[in-house]
Amino acid sequence: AAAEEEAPKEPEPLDYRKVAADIAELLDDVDYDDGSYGPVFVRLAWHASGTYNKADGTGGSNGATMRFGPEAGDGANAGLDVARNRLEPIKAKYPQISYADLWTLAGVVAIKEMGGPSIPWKAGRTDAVSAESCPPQGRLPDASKDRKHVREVFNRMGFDDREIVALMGAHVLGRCHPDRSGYHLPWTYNPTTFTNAYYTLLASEYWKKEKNWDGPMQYSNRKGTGDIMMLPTDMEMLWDRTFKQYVKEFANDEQVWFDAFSSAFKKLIELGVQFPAEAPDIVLE
Ligand code: CCH
Repeated sequence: AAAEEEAPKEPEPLDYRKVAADIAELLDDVDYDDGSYGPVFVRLAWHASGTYNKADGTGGSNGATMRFGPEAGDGANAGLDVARNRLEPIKAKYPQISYADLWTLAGVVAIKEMGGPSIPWKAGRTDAVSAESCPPQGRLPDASKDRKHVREVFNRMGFDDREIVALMGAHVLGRCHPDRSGYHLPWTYNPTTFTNAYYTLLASEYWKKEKNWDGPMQYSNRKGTGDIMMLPTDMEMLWDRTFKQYVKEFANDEQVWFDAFSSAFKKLIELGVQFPAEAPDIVLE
């Protein structure tokens, strides 16, 4: 009996629903310019995952390599320290969770809390121990480029055209920050509510190169003097015949988009991850 008592205890399994509830508490903050950390949490989950290369299995959310200089310092990740720092108290409260699980869970929680689908999420990512695991810089998409670049980047991860357009609808959320990407303005009028407004606005507004703007070339509505924007890569969703077909599909039926987005986002945050065989999908209510 004594030997039994001394046997090392298995750590209590983490209650990820409790972690998720605590993350939800961190979203709203009147002192943060954007009112909610939701959009930047979604961008963190995406950028942590979007480095994946299916050809050699490098990159992806596993490893949480954005903690290290080479990836944190990639220009594409400017401003994501805001999201990572905001999540530190959660890591301190639940040291068992890996950063890789925490960042992806935060994205899923944010989407759900902002009115989006409840995307099934599972635990099992581990954290890399050194910067040597960082993927090379430059794997994330460049907003100034064209459809060829967008397809190259997303095909490298393993996404097809419909998934690309479905994922892009996340730009319903948040905005561009001149001190992060150089661009400015939000894409929609309710940037903390997850709706299909990205597609409806893309398809219905009059987009033109923005005037009176000395930042990188971007588009805005009302003939270029508007209050919402599109990046050059967003405009490709409208200009490419195949992409446009999906823009229309998602503009016409929000539920169809929610389903397509949910599958594509789940795939994104699981790219390259070897989950334990018994890891269950957790669906937040
Ligand atoms: Fe994005 N995105 N994104 N994006 N993105 C930016 C902001 C957000 C591109 C460029 C930019 C996805 C795809 C692309 C979000 C989610 C997703 C910004 C402004 C640029 C630039 C950053 C800033 O200044 O703060 C390009 C290029 C592509 C593809 O070609 C995908 C996929 C997703 C998620 C599924 C979210 C959310 C934001 C708002 C962040 C915030 O802080 O408000």
